[in-house]
Amino acid sequence: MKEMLNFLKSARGKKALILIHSLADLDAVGSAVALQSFLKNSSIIASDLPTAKARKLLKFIKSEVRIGGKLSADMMVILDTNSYDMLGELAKDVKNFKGEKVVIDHHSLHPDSIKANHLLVDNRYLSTSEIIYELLKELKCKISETEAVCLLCGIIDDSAGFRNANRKTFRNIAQLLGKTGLGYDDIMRLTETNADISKRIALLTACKRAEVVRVGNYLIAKSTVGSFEAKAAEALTNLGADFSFVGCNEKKDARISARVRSDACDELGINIATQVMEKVGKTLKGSGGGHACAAGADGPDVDAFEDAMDECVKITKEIVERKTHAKARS
Ligand SMILES: [Mn+2]
Repeated sequence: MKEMLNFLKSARGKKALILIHSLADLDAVGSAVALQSFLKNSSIIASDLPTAKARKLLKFIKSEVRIGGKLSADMMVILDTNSYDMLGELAKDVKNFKGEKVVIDHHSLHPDSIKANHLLVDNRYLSTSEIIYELLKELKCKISETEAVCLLCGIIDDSAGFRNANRKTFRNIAQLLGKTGLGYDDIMRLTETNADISKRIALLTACKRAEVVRVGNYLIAKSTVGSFEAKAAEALTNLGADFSFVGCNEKKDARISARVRSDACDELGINIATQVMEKVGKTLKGSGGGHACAAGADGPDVDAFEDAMDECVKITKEIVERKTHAKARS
């Protein structure tokens, strides 16, 4: 933090580019706009169009982000990512950029992280916006209403419903709300967009087609959609399934997305990636993997799709039965 503060003080007048990641979200755009208030001689650039939510914020504050183009400046500040993979088409130009490179981010350090002259990567923060806010406070930079709104949107959107928020997050939010005439409900509305209609159709289709198996107090759901299988699996767990498997069978490729409610994951000590989806991936003559509570499998054997879907439920059912019996005995 200290090193970054000293650097930013020395860099204030420099010609700077503020670079945000591909498919920039509210945190990326919000932190970039706020930082721009300190780095006056700067422009914000991304490799592609920000997300719909972020575009809504940009429209509200009547600002925009430059898409692509030449990277010419004395320095570059990369926000909300420390990985080249997230920079889209600009990754190569960033590698070759001759000026000073700065990275400010709240994600864990990527094994192939961006080589920067100044790096502030701290995954204890829930958002880059919060890091930027604390830097601006230390720099005694006056935060306008627009910047406060941007930082609020970034912090709120990245906090996943404040599930992992700490005392400092709430303090920062209260301070920022004090700088705008908008209420918390107005800010919340700014951070919400109605999902794309094809996505909403996919989620509702997943609900309509869902088949549910009950094992003791656990519910296993399976369903199929034409697209958005990961979002659909997430939706089914949000609705009450402990385990959800949503498949999408296309001409040359079958995919299945799996989600486990995190409580069920902890209670049963289950890893859906290694215990279920890796096997299912083989059934599809492809591969499977992911995390304990969120995983997927895909492969080219589209004729094995139905079997693979049944296998997801069958293996999960066996694991749940085994674990709950073991629990009952102990
Ligand atoms: Mn972020």
